[in-house]
Amino acid sequence: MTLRLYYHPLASFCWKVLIALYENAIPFEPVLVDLGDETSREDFRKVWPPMKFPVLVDTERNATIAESAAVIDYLEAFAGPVAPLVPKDPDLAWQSRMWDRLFDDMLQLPMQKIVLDVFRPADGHDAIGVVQARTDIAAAYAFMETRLPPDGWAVGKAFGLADCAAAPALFYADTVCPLDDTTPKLKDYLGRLKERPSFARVLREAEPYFKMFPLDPKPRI
Ligand SMILES: N[C@@H](CCC(=O)N[C@@H](CS)C(=O)NCC(=O)O)C(=O)O
Repeated sequence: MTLRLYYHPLASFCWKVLIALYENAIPFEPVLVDLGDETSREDFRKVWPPMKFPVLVDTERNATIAESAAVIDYLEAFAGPVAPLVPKDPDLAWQSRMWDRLFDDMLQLPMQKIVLDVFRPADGHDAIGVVQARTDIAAAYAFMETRLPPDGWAVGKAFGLADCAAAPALFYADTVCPLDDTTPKLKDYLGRLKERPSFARVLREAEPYFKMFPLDPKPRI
């Protein structure tokens, strides 16, 4: 199996897939997509016209897979993971899928809204949308604090898909809307995620790019 991953080291959705690859020591060729570089942009457009990453290309099977959770599904099915990330137990499986969506929808999307607003022209900022995004993240923190377990991983006993989604979502949400003493379980969970070797490696590799983050404070490990 020959895998190529189109990604950027700062891109939060790419982190989900990097964590899955590192968890299972799956070999792949990383292709850094620089959307600010014309050649890199056009090369990526040829691979995936919607221009959203991560995108995995399996050259042997002639498959191009987008959407972070679908990429993880593909790795589960075809890359022979030693530590499967999507539980076989049906109840743990639906809970993993549910938490994958919740971390993406309730944290990543409002976090992206706050960050991307910086790139809008001076007369085009969406101040109301940004305030709403901060309110949504605060509500997500309060909800997750009551629903997540006090220790271990998000679903069941094993590290899995939900944790791949939680790591970038919580890390970047905490950067733009810091967790505080009202959410001790979430703070501890983020601490455990940062210590997980797969995510620690993702963070180490992203650290040189943190200065490119468009808001202050910059992300910190
Ligand atoms: N639902 C997609 C989201 C992908 C996504 O939003 N990727 C961002 C990077 S984290 C992106 O491609 N941004 C570039 C752009 O929108 O131009 C997934 O789970 O992979």
